[in-house]
Amino acid sequence: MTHALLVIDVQNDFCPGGALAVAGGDEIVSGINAAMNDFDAVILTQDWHPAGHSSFASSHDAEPMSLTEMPYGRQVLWPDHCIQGSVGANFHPNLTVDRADMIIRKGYNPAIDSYSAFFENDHKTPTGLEGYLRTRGIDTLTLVGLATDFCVNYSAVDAAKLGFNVTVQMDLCRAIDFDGSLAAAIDGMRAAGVDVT
Ligand code: VGL
Ligand code: ZN
Repeated sequence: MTHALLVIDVQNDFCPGGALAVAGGDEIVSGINAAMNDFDAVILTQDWHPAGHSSFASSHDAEPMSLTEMPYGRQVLWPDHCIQGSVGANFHPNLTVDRADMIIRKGYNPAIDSYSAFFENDHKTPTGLEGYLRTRGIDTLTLVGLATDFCVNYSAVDAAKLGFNVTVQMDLCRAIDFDGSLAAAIDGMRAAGVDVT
């Protein structure tokens, strides 16, 4: 067994004071740093949108947190966040970035959001992470980070569908919890075979 820690989107914009702040998002940083020593590999993801991204409410003259239909399905419209090269897109300053073997960016396609670290929201376009993990012989993943109900959830479900052994360590995650999204995410992850602990 080769076991990787997959750290999802621990970026300034998802922490208190950020553009899409997740309550308590900064509380998990020191625990994630400590956990890094227990794994064979550490991989970080980074939400990385061009300005004017199609997932931004501002690109549709809409209210943040409203819903729209995209060619690939329903999409929450978010406040502008994690714009490429911005301070908000940087990792939290206390995250031990130097320990990472790999940093994978996602959400760079202007027309498609990408919650999952494996596929864009069309559920078809790969990010390349699957190939990276398989060529390194990594078969087991523990996911931590932000946000439990969006990027952690989508990444965990895709990883389980791809055949990886997947655990989500909830004490090192924090949720947006928008309109019942956390309860739905926990049910969906368990149904996909993810160990939510
Ligand atoms: C995320 C909403 C928009 C996340 C990213 O990291 O969970 N959520 N972009
Ligand atoms: Zn995003």
